[in-house]
Amino acid sequence: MAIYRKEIGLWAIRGYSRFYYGGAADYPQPGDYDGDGLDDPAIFRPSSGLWAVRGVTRSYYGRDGDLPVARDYNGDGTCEIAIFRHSSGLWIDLGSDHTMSLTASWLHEKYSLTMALDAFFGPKKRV
Ligand SMILES: [Ca+2]
Ligand SMILES: [Ca+2]
Repeated sequence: MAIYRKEIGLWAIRGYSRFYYGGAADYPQPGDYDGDGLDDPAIFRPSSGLWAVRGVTRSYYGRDGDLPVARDYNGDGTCEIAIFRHSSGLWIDLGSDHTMSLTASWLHEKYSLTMALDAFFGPKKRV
């Protein structure tokens, strides 16, 4: 069992660890970003588009107003950085300058965002 206390950036994993990562303006986006089978603590900071994955990577994708929706979109066992932008849809960073997108109007027409993601990529794996 794990908790994230957003206002102070505290991550606490019962019986395992507690540490500080991120802060009040950040969105928690834990997932397995390096493919080792364990979820990694990660945050998205809308003000700068920063994605920081503790001990794995830092990169920039998205901007203020975007909703972070990281998950394993291509089924390779590692989590992809992705954002949902209301004006243009879902954008997934697949690395090596390869980006995938689904339009907002299509998503809204057919499903809620969560339903659309689950319909296309399967429910998000929870550890
Ligand atoms: Ca991992
Ligand atoms: Ca993946």
